[in-house]
Amino acid sequence: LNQKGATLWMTGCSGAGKTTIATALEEKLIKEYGKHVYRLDGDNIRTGLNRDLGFTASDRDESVRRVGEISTLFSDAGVITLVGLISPYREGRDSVRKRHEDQGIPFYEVFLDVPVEELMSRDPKGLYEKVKSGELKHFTCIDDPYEEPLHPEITLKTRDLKIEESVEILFRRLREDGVL
Ligand code: GGZ
Repeated sequence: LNQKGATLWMTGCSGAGKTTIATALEEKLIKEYGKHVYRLDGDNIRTGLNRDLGFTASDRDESVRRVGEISTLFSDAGVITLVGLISPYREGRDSVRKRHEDQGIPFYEVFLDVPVEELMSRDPKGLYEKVKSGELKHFTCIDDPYEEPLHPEITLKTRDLKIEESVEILFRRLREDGVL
């Protein structure tokens, strides 16, 4: 396989753009460059691999651990692995980084940094509205913790960036580092 694998791990609050950006980058890498790419996304993985997990701190940790192990395997096999998971805890994300580093697999923690007011005004799924009305509780970044990355490899302030601009930043970085 003439391709080096890597994991791009997108972390951030609900509605920050993890799925949108990962999907757009996936499409670009596949359609324009014929790359072998795989996307692992919290909301779809929760119906399968993680169907036994909820939103307690320990369940979220376990979810991050599992997806971390899978992304290590995929990337080790030469796939460009795009992960979109809130992954609210620093320690869990750092463990995943370490698993990659120990095996010499490129790992990028990509922090989607968006002010909460912006997320509330976007609210594409009406989830923040449900939090406001009290229908939904323990929602990350509102009444459940989100520990911002201290040293993310890449930060995307998606309030100020078009989707294509975010995709371009990620794409260029993979290029510069010889992943692509
Ligand atoms: C955060 C929640 C919650 C709570 C349901 N807190 O934007 P979405 O809707 O489509 O994606 C979110 C998804 C969170 O899944 P993750 O696996 O990425 O989270 S974590 O890494 O923290 O395990 C959101 C929805 O599920 N959702 N309840 N309480 N997000």
